[in-house]
Amino acid sequence: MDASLKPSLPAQPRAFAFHVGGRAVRRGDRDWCVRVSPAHGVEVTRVPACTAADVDAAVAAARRAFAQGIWSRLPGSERAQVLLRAAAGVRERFEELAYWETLETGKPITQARSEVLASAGYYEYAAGVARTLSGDSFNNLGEGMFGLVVREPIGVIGLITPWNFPFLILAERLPFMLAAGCTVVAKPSEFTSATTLMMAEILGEAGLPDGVFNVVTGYGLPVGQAITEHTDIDMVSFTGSVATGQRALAASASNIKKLGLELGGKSPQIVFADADLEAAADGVVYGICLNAGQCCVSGSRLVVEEGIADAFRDLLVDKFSRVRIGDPLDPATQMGAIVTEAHQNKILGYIRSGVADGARLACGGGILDGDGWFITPTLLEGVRSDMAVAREEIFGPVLTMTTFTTPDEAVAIANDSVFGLAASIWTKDLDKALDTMRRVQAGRMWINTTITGGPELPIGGSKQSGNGRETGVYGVEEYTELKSVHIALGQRTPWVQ
Ligand code: TXE
Repeated sequence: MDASLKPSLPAQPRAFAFHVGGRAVRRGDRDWCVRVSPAHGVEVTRVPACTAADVDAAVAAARRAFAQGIWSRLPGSERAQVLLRAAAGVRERFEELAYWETLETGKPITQARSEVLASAGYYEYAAGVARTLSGDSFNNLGEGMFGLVVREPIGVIGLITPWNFPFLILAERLPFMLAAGCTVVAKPSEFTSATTLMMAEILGEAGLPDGVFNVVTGYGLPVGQAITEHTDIDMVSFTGSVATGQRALAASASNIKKLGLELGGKSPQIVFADADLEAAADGVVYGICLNAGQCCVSGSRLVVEEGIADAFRDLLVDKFSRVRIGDPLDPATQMGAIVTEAHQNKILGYIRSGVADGARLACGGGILDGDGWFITPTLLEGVRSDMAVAREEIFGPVLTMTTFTTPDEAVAIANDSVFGLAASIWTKDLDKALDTMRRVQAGRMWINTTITGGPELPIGGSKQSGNGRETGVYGVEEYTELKSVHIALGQRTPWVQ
């Protein structure tokens, strides 16, 4: 369709089946998770509310497929072919994928389109790694010994994803698991399952053998919990809140499964006085308005040099007022809806708490009239690091502003957080940029830009933002187990005399 036209709402809600063993599973009598578009207030999709028994069936299918070796023992080149065909399938269906992604998440359609197209690139990249993944050899162990380090797929992986970037977060993980030769049981968020189920179809059409990718839909309890507790799952990749991540960590003790966690963030935007202030202000506004601030890496804490703070605030207030917020189906919209009414209320509560704690509301703090849940871009100035708004993840378009006078103080404020997911630095001084980069604790950093990336570089966090890394070559290695092999050469020296 013409990308400048506004698509309509669907004539009726779309009901999806879940996906086990290569089959779409439909049962007329089951409970549903009903999704109301957060921007329009009407039902758009429904997916089955699965049970722990459905998880058992999906895990059994994934285990069978893994044990049969129909995927894990294929040459990497054949796995790559399937991933490349899947990427082509994503590109062919990108308009449809973006449409349902927008309806379920409330994100602008233009943003959903670029996320879907970017996602195709992750499947293509992982296809390359499937062909180059290798182990190591040791020829330095003396004449009588040779060593090998062999990489093997970990096995069956549980993949639990959140609602903020359903298709992109899937793309940052699934193709890397598949490239390694693993089989997967995925559970998307109960709010945003459509595009994960569509991906199961696309992978099937691309030639992925039955049982390699399974999708069980439904709520965290019981479905997510059953996955994290399951004793026949070898690893879980979880993306979501710290609290649920902690539950996943406890549940993983059941069989000592490996756990990859990408949790929350409270990422600083450090702006030095010598920065290109127009560009920095534009980046800071983008970093908190993208996805209505509902990104794990949203730049939610502005840490700005005292001497330029007032001028920078004025730039931000002006730019915030010009962000186009509203119907995400309208291609002109830049910022869409908040995921649920409850989440909107939580964000508004944080804004009130910031003001009660002594911060000043420089702009925003409002909601839009009409259907759906929208919050206007909000700037709280005069924020101290001990306030809840500076410490806790708000996950909305709310930027806190704190000032510093020396680079040491900037680094101290940036690191004064339980999180360590991401950080941005704005300065024209390369020495200052690199020195600050080295001292700030974060898994992902940007210098004179923010929230950008691709499949090549690894992503993940430190401190309570999680552990493990996704994407890049590391992203495939994460889903492999190392096996070391000593091979004796020549005559054995007898032990038994
Ligand atoms: O997350 P949950 P929620 C943060 C953000 C947000 C807050 C709450 O601050 O406001 O978390 O969001 C599944 N065992 N992030 O409540 O509960 C759930 O069904 C296993 C940051 O939506 O963590 C969904 O599929 N799984 C984040 C997934 O976990 C369980 C993105 C995430 O949901 C479960 C989202 C259980 N017991 C929220 N309970 C980021 N890092 O990007 C729920 N789930």
